[in-house]
Amino acid sequence: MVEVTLTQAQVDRFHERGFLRLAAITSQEEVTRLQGVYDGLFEPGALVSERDRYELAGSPDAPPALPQIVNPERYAPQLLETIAYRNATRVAAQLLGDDVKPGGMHAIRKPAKDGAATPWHQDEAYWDPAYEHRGISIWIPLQPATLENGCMQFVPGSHHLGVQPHQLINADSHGLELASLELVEEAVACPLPPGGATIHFSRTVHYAGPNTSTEPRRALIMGFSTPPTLLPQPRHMPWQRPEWYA
Ligand SMILES: O=C(O)CCC(=O)C(=O)O
Repeated sequence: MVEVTLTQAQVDRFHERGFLRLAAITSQEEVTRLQGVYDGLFEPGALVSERDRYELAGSPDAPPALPQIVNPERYAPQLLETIAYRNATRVAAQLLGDDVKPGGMHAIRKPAKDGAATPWHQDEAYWDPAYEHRGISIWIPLQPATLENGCMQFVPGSHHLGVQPHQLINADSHGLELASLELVEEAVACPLPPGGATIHFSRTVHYAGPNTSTEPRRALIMGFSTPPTLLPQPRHMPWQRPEWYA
């Protein structure tokens, strides 16, 4: 049984740098079990609503390059009955406080050899501009995460910035990218063993490279946040599409 509680030094480091790396958030047995559940969700016949499937980078006519399923726990509720989720919930309360709420999971499975990079972005660039947000993501690879298959990379301290200008990756995609790459020179890559985790704030600038390996790169991502508060004026985020909040 892997039980994770952060030390005060880890909590402080997270608040200072905007991300944290954990060598283990679950057991290897659970990783093996989750791989099967996860891959099943991406099978062509899987009963996942079209509403919860997105291609982040490619176009509808090309093979998927960055397929994502949002709310995978709707289709595989056993994802909530895991060591990983129990630990993630405990860690989220340590980092965000007792009013933290689960914000849903998502799954990004980069195909072997042709998996696209997840461009530099801040998660908050996708979120409702009418609110002030405070959220984190806990990113868990279900195989080793390496530079070759697209481990996470972060810009230290970037969570102290506001939401930066973003743009759509291309006209057909749902994915966003930073409009300028000036910030990313200081980035830190975080390779991980299977069942490790990185944690980042919703404003931390991050990226994951392409998958050039011969295996799919699976990442299960668990979101947590405190209740958002209404801003006096919505933020200006002209890259968002009106239908995102329809
Ligand atoms: O898994 C990836 O490729 C990127 C994940 C990501 O951007 C996130 O968890 O916020």
